[in-house]
Amino acid sequence: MKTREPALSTPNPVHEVLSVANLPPFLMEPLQAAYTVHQRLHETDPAAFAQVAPRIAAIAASGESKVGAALMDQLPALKIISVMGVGYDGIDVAAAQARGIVVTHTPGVLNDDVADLAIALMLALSRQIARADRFVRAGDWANGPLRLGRKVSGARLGVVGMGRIGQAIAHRAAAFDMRIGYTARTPKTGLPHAYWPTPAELATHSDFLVVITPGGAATRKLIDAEVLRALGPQGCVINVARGSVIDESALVAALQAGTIAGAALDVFEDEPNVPQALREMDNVVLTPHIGSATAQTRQAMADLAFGNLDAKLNGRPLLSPVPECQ
Ligand code: 8YV
Repeated sequence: MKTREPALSTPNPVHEVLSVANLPPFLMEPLQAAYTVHQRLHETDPAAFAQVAPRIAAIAASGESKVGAALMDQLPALKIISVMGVGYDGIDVAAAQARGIVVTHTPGVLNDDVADLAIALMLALSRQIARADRFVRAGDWANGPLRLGRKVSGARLGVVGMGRIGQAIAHRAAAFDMRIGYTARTPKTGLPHAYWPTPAELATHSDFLVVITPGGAATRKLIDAEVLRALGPQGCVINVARGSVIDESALVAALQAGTIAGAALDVFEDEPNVPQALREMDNVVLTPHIGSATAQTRQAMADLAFGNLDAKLNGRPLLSPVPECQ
């Protein structure tokens, strides 16, 4: 008797997924509906993980996840690492490529949110929004006014990294009549803004230095003591990129010494640990890596992350591979 062909919707047994992050329910639910998902099994139960490892065809990760060659080597059926995030500096892309594994990310859909947050942090720092809120709540208003803030409109903005999000930040800053300069590996054609070849030169010509360059080895500690000195005692730094891009010890020292005026930081070297020195400073605004953290944008990122993973496992073209895998 002829055996029946499996129905098209029958799940393929090698379509098992390892989640290496605490993914939101709106990504986990579609993944679990389509695949068997092992949540951080490699960390929680290595023996059980060894059993399922040969069947894992995909890794679902976040922008902060770290996936190195050692993990890839345990997953002979691995085809794709799908990152829910634009940054993929924690993924060893060269190791993935060497093993024929594609890496995808979620560019584009978060530009608005990250740019909005960069502007919000710049305003929060210069107009003292967090400090003013604490001042009113503490009942200090009755004792006199809050000290004066710093004007943003018309000031000089330096953008470190003029990619998609950098351009979205510049677009918003133009509405504040800011004078915009930037640094990047090479000048971008068609942009009206002043180009400076190095962060130090840009900092010399900036009141607010916004960092929005990719993380990873190429930009590690790009913003160092020299750049902070160039920014000067009236200058402020805003980081919505990766903590690794700023030398955090040099930043703390510069803030303590008054080498720069203030900092607004959404990202840190060792998240979620934020140096006590920064937490104690009054000229610093701190947020917990919320650049893309709106319901609308996270949903769009989840849809794209699922779409990439599902496309790869079902033989359809990828939606957004990282540049190295295009
Ligand atoms: C998120 C991010 O923190 O996109 C990135 O690179 O850092 C963020 O948007 C995270 O990846 C959400 O999963």
